[in-house]
Amino acid sequence: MRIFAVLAGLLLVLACKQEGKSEEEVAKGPPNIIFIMSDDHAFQAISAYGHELGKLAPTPNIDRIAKNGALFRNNFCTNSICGPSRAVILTGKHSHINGFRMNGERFDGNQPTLPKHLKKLGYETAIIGKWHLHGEPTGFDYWDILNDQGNYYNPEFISGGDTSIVEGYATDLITEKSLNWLKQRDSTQEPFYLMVHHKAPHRNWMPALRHLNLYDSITFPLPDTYFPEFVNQRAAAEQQQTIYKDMYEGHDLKMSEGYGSTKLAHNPWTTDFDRMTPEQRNVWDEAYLDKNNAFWEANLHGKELAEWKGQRYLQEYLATVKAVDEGIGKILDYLEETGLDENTLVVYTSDQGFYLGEHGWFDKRFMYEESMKMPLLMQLPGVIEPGTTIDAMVQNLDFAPTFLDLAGGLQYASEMQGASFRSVLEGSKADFKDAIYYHYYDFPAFHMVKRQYGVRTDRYKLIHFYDDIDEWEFYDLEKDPQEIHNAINDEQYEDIIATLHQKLDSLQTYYKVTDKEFETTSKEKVDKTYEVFKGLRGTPIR
Ligand code: SGN
Ligand code: CA
Repeated sequence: MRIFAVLAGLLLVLACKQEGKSEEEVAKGPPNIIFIMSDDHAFQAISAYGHELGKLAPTPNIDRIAKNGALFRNNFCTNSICGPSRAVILTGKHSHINGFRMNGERFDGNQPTLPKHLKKLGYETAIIGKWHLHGEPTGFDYWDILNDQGNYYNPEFISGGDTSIVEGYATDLITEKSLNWLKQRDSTQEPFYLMVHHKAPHRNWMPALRHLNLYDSITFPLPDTYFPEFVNQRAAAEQQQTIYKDMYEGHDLKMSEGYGSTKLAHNPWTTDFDRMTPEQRNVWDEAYLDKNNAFWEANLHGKELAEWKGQRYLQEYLATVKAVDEGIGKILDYLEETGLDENTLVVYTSDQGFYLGEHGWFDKRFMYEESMKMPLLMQLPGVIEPGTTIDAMVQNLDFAPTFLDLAGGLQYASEMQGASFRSVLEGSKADFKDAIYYHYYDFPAFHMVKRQYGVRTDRYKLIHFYDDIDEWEFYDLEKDPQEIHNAINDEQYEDIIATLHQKLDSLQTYYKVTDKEFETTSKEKVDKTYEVFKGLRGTPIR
């Protein structure tokens, strides 16, 4: 018996040496992976990031992941928009290679993806929540997805070809469905890869009924850049995602139609409120009555009204985050209670960043920091030292290779464009990459953010806005972290800008960007789209 044990031990040591893994890792087997991603969750709204907003509206459960593992301070998306970011995460390839460059396009589900590779490695795979890539998910043993963007209240879920309306609040339902999936499986069998994709806190920021008055008494700080000037920033000047110009008073800001009225203005869409049951709607109206009456009574104009709108936006956005945080707490509790946490990589991220009033904005799309940066927190005992802060630049492009590496299938990442940052997780301080390539295509479209591409290093950023304009911008992030001084013509940066141009060219060659990616739209189409969206802008400041 003893000889047998010694022999088994020896074999284990040999096996570990071969694979480059520690004894403990081999004994544990490949880790389970729970990938939790919300929609449009800004890092500013996560308390672990130390931003003022996060401190006032804390996310204690998301922060637990950072305490148990790592907080990434420099994680970036390649293309700050929903469907495209999801496609990059699934494929480990830039948008122009995976074929999904903008929301209106269709994801080719026949291509190799992370879940398909993980299945080959013996993983059971599942996705629950927002999919938003059109068509049915491929590569998943189980899927239960929201229809398109999904709704906050009583949303439609599609599973195995059947669509059903489920009564309840989207965030809670997604958490519940994920826990149910975890509970029904035999955890002693194959490892799993579970994607938990929340709709929250996507527009139109409808919190759970229990959170409707959560932040009513808190005044959140609006950024210094809330009323911008946009000097030498033409793309920024011509966008349509300014809180006090483009938000709808009904759909976004949920203001009642007039003093004393409990009826909410529905401009211009009604569906979100009409989905509610009468009981839900009563709770909602009750919660909004006093605050909306107070608003109408105050009769605000100009700057004050613009600030009120920013405040309402932040209160609702942050209240919407609350249920996400609670849900993550439930998942972490379950993992701890069952001991699954010992060998589960837990990831929390968002499909992109988001503006919480910076430059006066909501939404994303721009290569400026708040939308290009994605929150990222990861825990995996034995691999990631608890309480680690990671400054290395990584990207959503690198998620798939990193997970494959941890799952023992790095060979499948060879056809991907991202790279595994496992060494960073294990504590390596060496630079992971020295520059990030970014490319956004969705113009002319909702919010009218121009096509743009560029490069970001740890200190500088060079952006080219093209299509109906042809403008370059350059920022020194150390001196100008708010990106309000376009220093493209500043002579002191001449050499640095020249080096960034070279870097940009070499990244485009490396990632196989072709001329096709710089196609422009006809002036007629651009003008026409501006015209269409003009009619859809919010009620202007009185
Ligand atoms: C909807 C939103 C937009 C948002 C896009 C894309 N409008 O159209 O504000 O930019 O989705 O978001 S809404 O009033 O219908 O909510 S994404 O996250 O799916 O890319
Ligand atoms: Ca999104």
